[in-house]
Amino acid sequence: MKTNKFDCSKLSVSHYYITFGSFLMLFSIVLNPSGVFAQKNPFITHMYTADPSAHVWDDGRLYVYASHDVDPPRGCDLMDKYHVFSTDDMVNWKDHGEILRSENVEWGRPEGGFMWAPDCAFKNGVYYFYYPHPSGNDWNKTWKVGVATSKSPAKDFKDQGYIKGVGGFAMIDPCVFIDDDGQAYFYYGGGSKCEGVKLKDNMMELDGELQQMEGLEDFHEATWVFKRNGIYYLTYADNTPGNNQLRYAMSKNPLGPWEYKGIYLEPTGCDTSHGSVVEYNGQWYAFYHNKSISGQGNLRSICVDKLYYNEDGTIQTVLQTK
Ligand code: FUB
Repeated sequence: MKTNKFDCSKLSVSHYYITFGSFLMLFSIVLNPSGVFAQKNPFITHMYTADPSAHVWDDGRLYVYASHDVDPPRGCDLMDKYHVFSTDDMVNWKDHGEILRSENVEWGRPEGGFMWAPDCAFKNGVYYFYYPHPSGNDWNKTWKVGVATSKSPAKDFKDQGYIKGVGGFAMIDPCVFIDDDGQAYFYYGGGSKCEGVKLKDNMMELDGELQQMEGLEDFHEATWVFKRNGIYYLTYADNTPGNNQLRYAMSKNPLGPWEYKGIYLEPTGCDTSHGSVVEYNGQWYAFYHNKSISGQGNLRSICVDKLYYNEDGTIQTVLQTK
């Protein structure tokens, strides 16, 4: 009997592959008109994350150390529980889980919270996790910078106490940069003051006096230092009320003086801005946070976009994608 029914079994193998291939192509074009399957922003969506510090370690993966906004927020007071995320393709991200919370910090303020923007460094087989945390009830006057260490990049961190000789009013957001010769530098700051100093080999003690970083314009917080083609870059958040921008300066010396160069990331809609810059597999990236999931400036989500330089080494404004 003649039938008009569509019979799958009559399809040839090549027909099947052509049909399947067309579906895949259509699917990728819908996701991204350029035809390349791209990552989406924010790239972490199952929890609120802020203050991304990005590093590429020896295992070839890119790791992001982030702070965690707590819902409902109370300013940034309740922030706690740092998570680490990693990728090897900038598309698929693994959440390694929580590495530290305020309860684990013996010297910290009794009420907890205030686990603000961290950073991580690697030296002689040890990962050093630096985080700002108040040591007393009067939180903004009692900041210290804690250090937790581990042999692994994303687990088993144990608090080792705080760095002696740093801290006090509004002094937050540690950043540790290791130069090509192995010398480590510590930077941090807030409330218009940015300071830097060499670190001893043990990565927990200052090697000298803290120096004011000269030449920055409208410095607020969020120091990040990196090096490209022999030139040092210091990026930071400015004071634009309720809508900070990320600015940067360049220098031939890791401790300055710095030459101010301009804004490289426009406001992201959050009450604060915070970023890091890193090269991965030959491409430079700017990490930052925005409020696109929550619509609230204190419930932030980490994002990443490509970053490009001009021929003279200055940074082009980063295009914030969705
Ligand atoms: O996330 C808490 C604080 O807000 C950070 O330490 C600052 O950089 C700002 O992002």
